[in-house]
Amino acid sequence: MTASIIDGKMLSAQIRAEIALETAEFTAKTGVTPCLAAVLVGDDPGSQVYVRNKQKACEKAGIASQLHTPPAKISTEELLALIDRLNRDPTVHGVLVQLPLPKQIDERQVLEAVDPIKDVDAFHPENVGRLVQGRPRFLPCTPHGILQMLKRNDIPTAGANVVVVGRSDIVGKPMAILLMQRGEGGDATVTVCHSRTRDLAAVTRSADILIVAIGRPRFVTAEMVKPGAVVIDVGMNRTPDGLAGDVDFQGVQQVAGRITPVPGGVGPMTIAMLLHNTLTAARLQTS
Ligand code: BQF
Repeated sequence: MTASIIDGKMLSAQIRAEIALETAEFTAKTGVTPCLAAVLVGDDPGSQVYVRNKQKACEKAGIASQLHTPPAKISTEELLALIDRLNRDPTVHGVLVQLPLPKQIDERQVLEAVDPIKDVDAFHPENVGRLVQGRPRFLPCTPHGILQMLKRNDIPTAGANVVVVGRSDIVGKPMAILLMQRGEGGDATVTVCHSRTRDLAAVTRSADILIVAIGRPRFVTAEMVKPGAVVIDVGMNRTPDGLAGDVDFQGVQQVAGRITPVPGGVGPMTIAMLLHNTLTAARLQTS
């Protein structure tokens, strides 16, 4: 078997076009332009690229954006003051704090400071709690992007054995919760694997859908994949020979049924879902 590619770049362009239409309609009806404020602390080049991707995507969808770039040495208190100002600004609908933050900053305190109604990353504990209870306001961007990839490629989750490798708060944990939820995009039988999992390959080989988010370049190899499986690679690893996913694409492509590339897979979908959440935030804040 040689896997067909799930094209996240093309799909995200389609979704962004849909969002641009909805945004234009919303703005025509209300006179309000949705606005995303991004906070980028310090000058990490990777984070700069990600924030620029987000701002470019906003602009193309008719969503306004602001960029706030405090220096790396900012204190937690000063950063909280900036977030408070954005929370109180009625022209700002979404607030996003680019991660990772410098180590002197209390990340938990910062994410809790974002007004839950403006929390387009869905990292605030109120939004995490709502997600777990099955009454979400915003879905976290990367897991939501993956669900859209599955849905729009006619890959059903109901009854599927899905294995999630990685248990981060940003991808693995919310991904597993969404997949196990009752109803559309859910109803899967979900297994979560991590660094302490015994006989990982035996578990991953049971997956109809294998989702990998661990941050180790080319970690998942062909022997770990069931023939015909759908493989979703969330990895974004800078290596001496360029960008690599968490999946050994060359090898796994020979056994999988469908596979996402890196770049051009999950990454662009994450950005599209951020725009979706920003439009949702503007709707929630506009009578
Ligand atoms: C693509 C991210 C790790 C840690 C923090 C398009 C993005 C990436 C790739 C992007 C990511 C990864 C983002 C592609 C945002 C996804 O064409 O393949 C877009 O901008 N992402 C982030 O904000 O923080 C991260 C990965």
